Amino acid sequence: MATSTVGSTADSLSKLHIDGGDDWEAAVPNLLKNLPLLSPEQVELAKMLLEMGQSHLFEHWPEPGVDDDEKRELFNQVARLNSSYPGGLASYIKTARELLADSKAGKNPYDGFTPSVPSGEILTFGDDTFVQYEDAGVKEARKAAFVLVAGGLGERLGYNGIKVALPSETTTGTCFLQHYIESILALQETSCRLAQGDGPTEIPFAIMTSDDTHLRTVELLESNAYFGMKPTQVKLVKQEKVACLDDNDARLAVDPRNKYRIQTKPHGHGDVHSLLYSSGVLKEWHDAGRRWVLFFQDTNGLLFKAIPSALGVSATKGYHVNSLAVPRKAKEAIGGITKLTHQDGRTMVINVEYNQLDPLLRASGHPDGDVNSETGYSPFPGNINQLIFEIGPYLEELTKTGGAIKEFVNPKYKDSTKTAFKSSTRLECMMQDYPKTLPPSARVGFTAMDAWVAYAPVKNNPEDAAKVPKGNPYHSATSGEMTIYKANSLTLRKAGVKVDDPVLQVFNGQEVEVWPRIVWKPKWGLTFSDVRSKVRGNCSVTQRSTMVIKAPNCHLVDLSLDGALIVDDVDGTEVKVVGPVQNKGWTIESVDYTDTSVPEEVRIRGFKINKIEQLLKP
Ligand code: UGB
Repeated sequence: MATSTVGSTADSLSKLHIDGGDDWEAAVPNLLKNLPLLSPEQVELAKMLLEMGQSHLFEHWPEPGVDDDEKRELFNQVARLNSSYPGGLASYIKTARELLADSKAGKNPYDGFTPSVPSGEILTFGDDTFVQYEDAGVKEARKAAFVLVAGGLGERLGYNGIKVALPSETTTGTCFLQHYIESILALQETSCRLAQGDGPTEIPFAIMTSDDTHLRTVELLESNAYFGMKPTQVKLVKQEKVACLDDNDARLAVDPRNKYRIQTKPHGHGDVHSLLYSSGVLKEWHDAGRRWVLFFQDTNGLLFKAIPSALGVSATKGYHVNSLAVPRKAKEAIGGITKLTHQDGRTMVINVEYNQLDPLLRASGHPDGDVNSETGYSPFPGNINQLIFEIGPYLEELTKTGGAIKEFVNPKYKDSTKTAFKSSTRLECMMQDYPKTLPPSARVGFTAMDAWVAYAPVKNNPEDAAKVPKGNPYHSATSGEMTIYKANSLTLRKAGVKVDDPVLQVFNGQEVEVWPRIVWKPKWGLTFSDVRSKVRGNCSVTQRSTMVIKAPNCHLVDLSLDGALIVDDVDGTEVKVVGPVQNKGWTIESVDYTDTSVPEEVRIRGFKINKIEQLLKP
């Protein structure tokens, strides 16, 4: 490490070659005294920081000899932040100042654009059209690649673990990552069987992690043998974090845990595009003859119920971009799929994020802003960030843009003066903003279906969930699990099974429908046709019942279930469950999320399952 031999402050200043040396002597005396500790590259970084108005980072620096390693470590961090952001930290700070000024001024990012409801495919679960799209999608699946964005901290949820390790439901305790991998493997197996071995046989799976989630994601995969997937089939790409900003002048935030570090946070799920491009993964998939890239998020236990039909729509309609959507309640924390038409004639179909929809509507002739229509829902389909891109046009576009996505800033202000932040903010980018740079000729559409089929997100901690506007979904671990039971119950009903109505119960202050706890492995019921083909005669399930089907070749024949039935998979052997099954079953017991004697992943749901009695098959 080059230590400078030059002594005096004046020399240091000259080393900095900064205009108005004198001011600096006053402004950053502490830095100047410590300059001899720094390498020439670090001095250059110091210069850039001073020129970008970041002298506050050095205010508290002690004399040389104290914390010198920490001082150098700050510059190592600055070097990383500078190299991992296109254009470096100076460009990051410059862009931040512009966006923060716009945000403070309440500038409408869609100025000149008029919103309207776009056209797309609206599917009804289980009808013939839905089944046809499902079949088409399953055939296409072998030419797909899946991308899970899982770099988010989950600040709203407040769960200490990584979100993909959370059980999507506690009847089997299957975590989200396990469910996603088993669903991809079930799609792979069926799609390749239908293709009689022609073409790709393994569906690749990429996971975007961040410093907050990477190691624990690797640990979860390795300690569970990748949940049955070949390790070579899984690719992890890690997004870098960006610097946090303390105020409207984009002053970099000092890490509250260490005054020699800049606080950082993930840059948003939009990083996935530049990472897939810069890592070469996308080109690899393209050259391997893959046609589709499917993006999804970390805590939606129902998404694979919707993916086959949506992929079928993409293939049938030839969409370059296809967003899954569900009916959205006004003020619900999901974006609205919107067609924007500019005065100059430009149009685009994009997601307008939930914090931007209301100001856009108020600014374009909708004085009430983001409100429900007579349907009881917002007229704009709700974006659930399950995106399907056709790989050819996608790679072509990324070759032009490098995957850079337009950024935004969403500071949480202390008050309406917008002069101070509640907590530090950062520039973010969203994966669903990709279509913003596409030419008007691009085929951009959406596939909408009922929320009970496709959307059971787990985002909010129990306290915040209990506060959502009445009638709006809780987006909590409680509603996430209960919606899975509802979806499976309604799917069986659609297949002809008499499933009792739910009962209403309150857990952690949230009133939810409690349907029978029905869960099956993707290999048993990947599509509606699969489920329908494995149910025969008069089947019925009472509300207090639990049914778990793990065996792919399990058939229910005249089953009347009142209790708990567990059908295990024994080497794929066929299992037939016939006639009445009755026992004490599994019960649900309330627990409070403040009761720390209960494991966190259970108490955030507000209930635990007691396994009293069950019938095990085969
Ligand atoms: N994520 C990352 O991988 N990296 C990051 O830096 C940040 C997040 P949130 P959000 O589900 O219905 C999105 O925080 O961003 C991952 C859409 O924008 O759960 O508030 C993270 O791990 C919104 O339109 O959601 O809202 C997670 O998997 C709507 O679709 C994913 O990105 C909403 O999701 C989403 O992060 C939704």
